[in-house]
Amino acid sequence: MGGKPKLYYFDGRGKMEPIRWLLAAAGVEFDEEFLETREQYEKLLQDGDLLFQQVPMVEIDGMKMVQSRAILRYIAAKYNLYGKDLKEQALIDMYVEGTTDLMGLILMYPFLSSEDKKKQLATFVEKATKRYFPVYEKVLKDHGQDFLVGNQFSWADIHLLEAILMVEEKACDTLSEFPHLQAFKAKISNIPTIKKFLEPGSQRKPVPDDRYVETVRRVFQAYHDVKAT
Ligand SMILES: N[C@@H](CCC(=O)N[C@@H](CS)C(=O)NCC(=O)O)C(=O)O
Repeated sequence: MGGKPKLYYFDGRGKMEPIRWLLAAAGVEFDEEFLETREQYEKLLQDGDLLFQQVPMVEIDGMKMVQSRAILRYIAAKYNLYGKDLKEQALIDMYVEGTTDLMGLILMYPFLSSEDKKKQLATFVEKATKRYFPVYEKVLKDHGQDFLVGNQFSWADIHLLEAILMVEEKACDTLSEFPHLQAFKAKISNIPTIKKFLEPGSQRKPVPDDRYVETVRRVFQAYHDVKAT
């Protein structure tokens, strides 16, 4: 059962990055195997390690887990980041699904043409500031607590901070109209495990670059155009 979790994915953000964030926030060390070649991916397929032929895959507690949401829920529950009862879990799920939808708008961004990139970026920033951030701002304002759910640090807080930083990378002044989110960002960024993850040299991945895009295309080349992020 013991041992560090091992993460199988590209050396980039994509669908693995929220899992890295969650493990890091929980203070859990993890190992990573980066997919660089088609052969590595085929070996995982041949060994029957990828239930739906997809990554992310995480080896944890004797399981080979796939499906990023299932992996995230397992880690959140295991490390007490998933609320104290079913209602808190439901709220955490709702908030996390919201931030997942928001971040989903930027997931395919590196793979788009420059014209589509412009459009997608505008949609992303518009949705962040008009649809998603106002919701979290209001939640924090209404209950007056530091954390989104149950006055306790949870997966929802970690996911929201990841989303905020992603939006700020694209449009740095997006929080200017959201004072509670500004305070939230400062507070959550200062939690020791998160602070460490935000420092250079951590396992947090940078904004996807051309090399990342090429690697993903190379690994999935034979079967897919680019059904990946
Ligand atoms: N629902 C899955 C989707 C996983 C997924 O789309 N993975 C991509 C890489 S990010 C992949 O493996 N694509 C290859 C394929 O779908 O055949 C999850 O959330 O883990």
